[in-house]
Amino acid sequence: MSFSLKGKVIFFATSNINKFNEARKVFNKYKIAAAMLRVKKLEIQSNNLEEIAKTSVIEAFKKCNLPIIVEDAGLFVETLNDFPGPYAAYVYKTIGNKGLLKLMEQVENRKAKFRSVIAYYDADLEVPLCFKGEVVGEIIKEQRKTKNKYGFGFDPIFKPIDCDKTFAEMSITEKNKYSHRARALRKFAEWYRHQQ
Ligand code: ITT
Repeated sequence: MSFSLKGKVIFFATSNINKFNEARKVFNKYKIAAAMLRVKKLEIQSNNLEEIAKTSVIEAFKKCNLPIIVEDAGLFVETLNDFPGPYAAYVYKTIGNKGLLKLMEQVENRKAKFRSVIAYYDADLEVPLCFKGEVVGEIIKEQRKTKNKYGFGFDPIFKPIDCDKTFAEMSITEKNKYSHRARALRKFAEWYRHQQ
């Protein structure tokens, strides 16, 4: 790259403002400026978050030629054999939290994980780099959210292990202490801030 944005500015290709707001708070701590890019990106169908993220980041890079990340996240429910996994966005749009809770009526084992993969790419790389984060928790029996707090997607039904609040009862700063996304973002930021 001729003039270097690397290490100082990052472009996040996403259509999800909530994801971006969580990321911005993490990047602030590392003095990395973040910009949201709403580029349309191809999302391949795959069981593998890493594959999806890597394909998307290359697509996104082709459109802007900037140091860029994408994130792909999934929810893996143990008793449902890891459903919905990488299809979380589709399942959320179709059956939503109510539908997922219905599938889990009478189920004792509530264990679930969120996983996040951040893929980074720039003109100096041959292949994208991936950074991963995970949070273990449970799907509670009824949705819980607090007015004026934050939360999107499955946040009202997911509670990290050893925590008495759901993600939807937390502020962004609190959620970032536990979340899959913040864990992956911190790994990325630790690496990225030393790049130039
Ligand atoms: P992109 O444009 O970045 O792809 P997206 O919302 O489609 O945004 P994903 O493909 O990663 O993102 O979809 C994952 C879905 O899983 C997302 O739409 C939510 O419904 C759910 N999800 C992911 N992370 C979550 C979180 O931190 N809290 C609650 N739900 C989450």
